[in-house]
Amino acid sequence: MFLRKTAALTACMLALSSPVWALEGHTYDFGQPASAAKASRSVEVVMGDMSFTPKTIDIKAGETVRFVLVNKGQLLHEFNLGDAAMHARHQQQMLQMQQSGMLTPTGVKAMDHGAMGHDMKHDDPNSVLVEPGKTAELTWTFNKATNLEFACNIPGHYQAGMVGKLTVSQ
Ligand SMILES: [Cu+2]
Repeated sequence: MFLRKTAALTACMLALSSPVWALEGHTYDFGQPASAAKASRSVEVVMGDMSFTPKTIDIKAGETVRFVLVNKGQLLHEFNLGDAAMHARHQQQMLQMQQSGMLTPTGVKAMDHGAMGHDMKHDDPNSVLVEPGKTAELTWTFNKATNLEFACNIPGHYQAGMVGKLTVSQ
């Protein structure tokens, strides 16, 4: 357990210092992505400008849930599954994306980092970005009881209230 946590932390620190956010083999101790066909139920989450509806979601350990994310706001928003510490780290990455010009108020631009030859991408499996007026999906299998948050980590949004409680019970 300790070793796994250390490895995950190291991977995230590497991600912070590198233009390539999505490292191969990034795993999550609370579950993994799944195909929509495997889902036992769907939960619709409406994104507004600085809000999620509903604000709390309850799940049973072992469930595979298909989240349907409807952005009714005027801005780009994110739906990201994790704990508070993961969201704090992801907010730093999103800030770098914003500062590089890749993240605009309404969308994401794929950017090539010239000499580095790296494509900066936002494609963490526990996260999806939803443009204004669009709908996106994320399906996840939750494998253990834990307290998580679903959050938008676009700079300033989490602090403005774009975070909800996701409780996985036994
Ligand atoms: Cu947002």
